[in-house]
Amino acid sequence: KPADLAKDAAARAAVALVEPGMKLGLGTGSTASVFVRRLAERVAAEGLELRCAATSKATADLATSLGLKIETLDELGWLDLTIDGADEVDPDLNLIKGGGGAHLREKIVATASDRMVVIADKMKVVEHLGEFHLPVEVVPFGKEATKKLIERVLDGHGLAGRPVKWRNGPEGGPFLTDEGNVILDLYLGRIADPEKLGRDLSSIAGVVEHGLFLNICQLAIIGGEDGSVVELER
Ligand code: DER
Repeated sequence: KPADLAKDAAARAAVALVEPGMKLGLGTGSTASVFVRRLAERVAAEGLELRCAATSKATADLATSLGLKIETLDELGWLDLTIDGADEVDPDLNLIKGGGGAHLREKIVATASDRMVVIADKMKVVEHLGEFHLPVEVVPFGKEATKKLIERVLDGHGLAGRPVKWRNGPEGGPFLTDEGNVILDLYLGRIADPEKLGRDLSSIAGVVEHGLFLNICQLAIIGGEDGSVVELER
């Protein structure tokens, strides 16, 4: 499918950024998975020496199954480069992430890296963040009270009444993150002031982390269906 060709083009361009001996952060989601597969091919072909930290159990399992060496972020300490997908990329390379429910570990890994590069197809490029739902990871304890506090924050941003929904898991119960937390998805439509919204959400005790990645990504590689890529740099 065209989007798969675009994801593969972006993933292959990102593999070319990897240098021998690098400590790499491996993202989560379908585009990041294409990157992991293409990276594993290069490692096998060239005997590339790499040390990798994964942003989710799912990515760790995929990478390990393909012969990549996965270590914990603590074993690696700090990373040279993280490659990850995104749900939205705006002109300032600010992102919404978390569609796959891994944005806490993704943000930890991305900010523990010298460089974070996003790979995506062009559908992810937007003028303003918010069309895609904004995920917020919430501690289960007191989650309904936390939801009320989040709704109060949204009121303050002129977003009163926007739908907010607890994310359901595959078995129908609540979706649980790798950390055992739950996720509230905020359907905002357009976020006028992402910086302020991020700060306000983070100030709520029960909020663990939100999916706004601000001033984190330095380069976005946008794949085209024809195998071409466009690089957006900040
Ligand atoms: O959940 C995530 O943050 C993923 O990286 C998501 O943002 C992109 O997933 P996709 O590559 O499957 O669209």
